[in-house]
Amino acid sequence: MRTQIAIIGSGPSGLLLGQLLTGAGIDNVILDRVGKDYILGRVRAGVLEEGTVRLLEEAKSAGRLHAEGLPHDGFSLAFDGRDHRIDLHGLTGGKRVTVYGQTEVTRDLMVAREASGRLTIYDAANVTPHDFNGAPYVTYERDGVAHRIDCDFIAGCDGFHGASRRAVPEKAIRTFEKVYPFGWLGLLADVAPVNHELIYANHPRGFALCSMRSATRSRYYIQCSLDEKVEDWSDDRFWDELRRRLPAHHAEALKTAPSFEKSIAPLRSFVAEPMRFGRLFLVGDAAHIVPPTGAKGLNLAASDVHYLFEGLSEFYCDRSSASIDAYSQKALARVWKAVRFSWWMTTMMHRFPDTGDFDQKIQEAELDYLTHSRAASTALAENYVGLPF
Ligand code: RFL
Ligand code: PHB
Repeated sequence: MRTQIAIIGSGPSGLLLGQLLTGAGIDNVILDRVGKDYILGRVRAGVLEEGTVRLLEEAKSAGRLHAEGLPHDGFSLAFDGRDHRIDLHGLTGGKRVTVYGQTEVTRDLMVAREASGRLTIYDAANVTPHDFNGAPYVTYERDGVAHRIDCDFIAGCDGFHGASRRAVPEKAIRTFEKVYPFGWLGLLADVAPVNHELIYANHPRGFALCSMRSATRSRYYIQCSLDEKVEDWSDDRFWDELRRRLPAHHAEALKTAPSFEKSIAPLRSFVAEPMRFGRLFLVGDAAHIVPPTGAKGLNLAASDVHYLFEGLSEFYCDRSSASIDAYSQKALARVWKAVRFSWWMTTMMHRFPDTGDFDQKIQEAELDYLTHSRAASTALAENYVGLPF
């Protein structure tokens, strides 16, 4: 088989890139090592920047997002028993974010892909990119039979644990990593959210986040130690711990219901440089990971897709490789700013096991400054709604 772009990974990066390419008349095949239901079962991001929404519109996959997504003009930073609202809309000259789950983004993109009739190969084993400095191709196995797809370019959209980054010789790649000494225990329940906006809470017992998927579905997280086991967290234990970390008026208003998803995610910052190796491009989580505190992971995946799509369409339509040559540099400039922002927000909002009295005072001073200085609040808001791309 032959295609123009072989896309490895059918997560949001791969599907979004596929839709944009299809819209521009560029042939592509998507491969994933798991099936559709498994992908749709992963509960992840919830906050979309305007740039991400714009790309989903361009990919003709934003109908339901506009009907069901929740526009948010601000969020709350809770500490010292009180709420401090960050007015995203007012501080950024009219920008906002949209709360709409990654699961739904993925579902919408899958529906659009099916309607386009383009090929997606699920349950493909041993997907491997080859010869990306010459004539690239991808091999895989399905039902025990070996296959090969020849292509012009390979887009590695296969997440942090994927095959694309691993196919790059060690001497050609440089990685940067920071692992945080805690995780997030997340819970999903069909119950009205405690607040109409998100609450990021800094508390002596640890960080907590109140988020949502809709007016009737809540997503809550609490900071936990890395050796915690989900089985040890009954719903009651989770709700009690969450209440303790919220200001009293929210704790009293919190409504509970049986959870239908509970999981622990470790937190890490990771960047691989460069993001292009000949005719292989790394996109999204395959190239970088951020802790979820700033809600940046999915949005960074979207900006990578934008830069790569721009490069590939220029290559095919204008016969110019200038934009694909600039892909890695352009994407990484934005990636590092989001890595910095997510690291900063994580550091400011969590209790670290080795936090001493001095560090504690610095954290308190920073939160006080942030919520009382318009300049500092504006810097937070500008990054939260997403830097331009
Ligand atoms: P994905 O979603 O991991 O998709 C990769 C796909 O590649 C497939 N794959 C392979 N296919 C073939 N061969 C192989 N060897 C393969 N290995 C893997 C996988 O099956 C999968 O289908 O990467 P992608 O597309 O780059 O998307 C990135 C986002 O998923 C990620 O950045 C976000 O979920 C991060 N994130 C958040 N981002 C935000 O922008 N806003 C948020 O509010 C937000 N909250 C979060 C988050 C991530 C979280 N977790 C669990 C890590 C909250 C959490 C808790
Ligand atoms: C979520 O709703 O899952 C979510 C929201 C904001 C974050 C991280 C996760 O910063």
